[in-house]
Amino acid sequence: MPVFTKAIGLSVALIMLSVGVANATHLEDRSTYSAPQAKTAIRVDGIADDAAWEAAEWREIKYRWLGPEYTAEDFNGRFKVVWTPERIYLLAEIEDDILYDAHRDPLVQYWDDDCLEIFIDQDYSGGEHHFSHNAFAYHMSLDNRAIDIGTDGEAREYTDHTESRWRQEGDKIIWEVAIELYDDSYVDDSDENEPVELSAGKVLGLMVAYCDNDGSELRENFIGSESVPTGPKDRGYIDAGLFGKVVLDE
Ligand SMILES: [Ca+2]
Ligand SMILES: [Ca+2]
Ligand SMILES: [Ca+2]
Ligand SMILES: [Ca+2]
Repeated sequence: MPVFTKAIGLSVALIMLSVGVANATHLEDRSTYSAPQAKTAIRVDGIADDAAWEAAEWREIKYRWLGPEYTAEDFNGRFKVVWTPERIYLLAEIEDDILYDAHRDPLVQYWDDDCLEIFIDQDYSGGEHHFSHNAFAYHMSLDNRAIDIGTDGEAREYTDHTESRWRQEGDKIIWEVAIELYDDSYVDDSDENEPVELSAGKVLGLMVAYCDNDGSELRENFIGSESVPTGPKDRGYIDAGLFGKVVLDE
């Protein structure tokens, strides 16, 4: 074989290897979302009339991870994202025919009550985050608390990372959440944790889902914003490799 052909063959193999390694952190076909910077302030009040929302695109919450087929009255949802140097802001528009909060203790079976689940991996590293803060899976409850699993394996509140308000408007829930992002050096119960400062060009991992229960013992549906073609579809609380890519735009 001529030397140049070998060289081409080797570089093709190296390119394939590097593509393989790059993909290994995430499932294939993750979505990409360009989040505009908010040029004007957003009031987190469950009213989506803030001018900053107008620049952001909607993204559907449409992949059925758990439960049977459902109607548009049963669940329909979408969200958009903007950012400031201090926080990201998420606006979700949810249709859900019955709002259900059976477990009044926010730390008990929080995923079996209606909740908006926001998965964030601030450096888009992917990887496992079950009992670490490589990523967070904030379960936003109907009483505006944020619950995830701590490094001790126990459910705990991270409500102080967030500001959350929702309101009903016609047949929709308008839900606004502001979230500070923390990196994997975050220590539970420490006063020293500092949120990451955000700037244009930064890439985050993000995925949004809704746990819909309309009166059953366990949640009836779990619907998310990313496809999960292989493996357990509900493993976003463990595996940040499912998350989509958000690019912070100017
Ligand atoms: Ca608002
Ligand atoms: Ca429903
Ligand atoms: Ca990470
Ligand atoms: Ca419901």
